[in-house]
Amino acid sequence: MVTTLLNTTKSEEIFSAAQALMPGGVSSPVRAFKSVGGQPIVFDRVKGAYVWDVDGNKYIDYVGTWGPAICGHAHPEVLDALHAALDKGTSFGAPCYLENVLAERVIEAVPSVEMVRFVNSGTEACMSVLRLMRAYTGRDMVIKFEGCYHGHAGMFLVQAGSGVATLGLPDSPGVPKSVTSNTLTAPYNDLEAVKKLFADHPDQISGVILEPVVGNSGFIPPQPGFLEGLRELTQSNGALLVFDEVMTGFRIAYGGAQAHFGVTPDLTTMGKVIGGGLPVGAYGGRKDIMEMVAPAGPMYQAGTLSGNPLAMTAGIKTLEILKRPGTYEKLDGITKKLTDGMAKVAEETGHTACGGQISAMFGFFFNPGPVNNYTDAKQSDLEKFGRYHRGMLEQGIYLAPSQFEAGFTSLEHTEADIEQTLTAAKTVLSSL
Ligand code: HOZ
Repeated sequence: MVTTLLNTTKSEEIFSAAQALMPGGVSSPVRAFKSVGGQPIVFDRVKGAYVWDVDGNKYIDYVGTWGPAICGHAHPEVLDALHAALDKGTSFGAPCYLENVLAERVIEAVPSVEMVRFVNSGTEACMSVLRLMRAYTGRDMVIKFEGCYHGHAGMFLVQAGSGVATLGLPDSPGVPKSVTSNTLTAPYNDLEAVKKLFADHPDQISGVILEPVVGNSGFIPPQPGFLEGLRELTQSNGALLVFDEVMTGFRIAYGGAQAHFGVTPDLTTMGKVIGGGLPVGAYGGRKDIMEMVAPAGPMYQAGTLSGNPLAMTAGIKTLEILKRPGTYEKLDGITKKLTDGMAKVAEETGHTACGGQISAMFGFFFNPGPVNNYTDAKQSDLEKFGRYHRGMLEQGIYLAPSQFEAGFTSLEHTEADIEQTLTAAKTVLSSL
């Protein structure tokens, strides 16, 4: 094992105390390092591509607060905009011009979105969109894919990815069977399985929801023809196609995965990047469907803090930065350098691995590949990933603490950061 000089004494003290205060010592299970061993480091501050822990250790960060930090943490322009917005108050609970501005930017960028409703998280966006799918079609069933994660609402906690996969949990207690009885699942990238579900449940399926590029079972891109096939199948069965772009929205392209792949769903959920680091979510899509949402229509959904001026401000400024020329070329170049380099390092050190990237989203499995779905992802060497994760942490590289999560880069990651990361990976993999 790689020897370390890393001192994490304060992190350990704080996290130990946290155990008695919060379940598992955390506010969200994915942070707990349960599957990689050891204790999580406790953050003190973040800036650009870096995070610092409470013991003063600095790390190159590839988690980016689980996706929002695409411009880099604490971007000065976002902070300036927030400081100015703060003086006008933190929450209005009333219409605010900033909602119009962010809505216009989202509508202009995302091909499927003609109208949008802002909420406070990706979970909220997905649970609301399912209600809308059901309201619009008058059908109760929904198809989701094994290993995809659409937040923690009960009807999606079936074969879910992210923390559910990381912790190896069965479908959650506390979710009555009646809540999940209308949730059908298929393996990702398997059009035949989806066809069969439609054939077995004629006129009962409201639609198909998926991550157009999976990030919640690790990074798994769609096979050529998969998204197009789903578009055709949903249309021919009178059902809706919904892209959960909470992770991919404004990350793999300014217009999200739907712009990248040229497949337009009926509805889209978003979060993470569009809040620029503040709590936000959104769902949007075709006007005739969105007009069913109250008060324009009868489908009820509401929120005290929805569209609050701080989240809108951070989102507007983040999208403004992302829209500048060359942004996505830069993100793609830096991320490709990382994943190409990782493939080379794995080969040189004799480890079987596979991975890939699209723009600023990437993944790396200890698995011969190809990884096309959650079953494939589960064949990865999870024990080795745990040792690799710990080794990288000790070398000053902060990776998502699970083989079943994607990695994220930002505009602030430099060539030097990537080289430092690859040197660290070589040191760690040589020792495993
Ligand atoms: N959706 C994030 C990545 N899987 C994790 C956020 C969380 O559950 O804390």
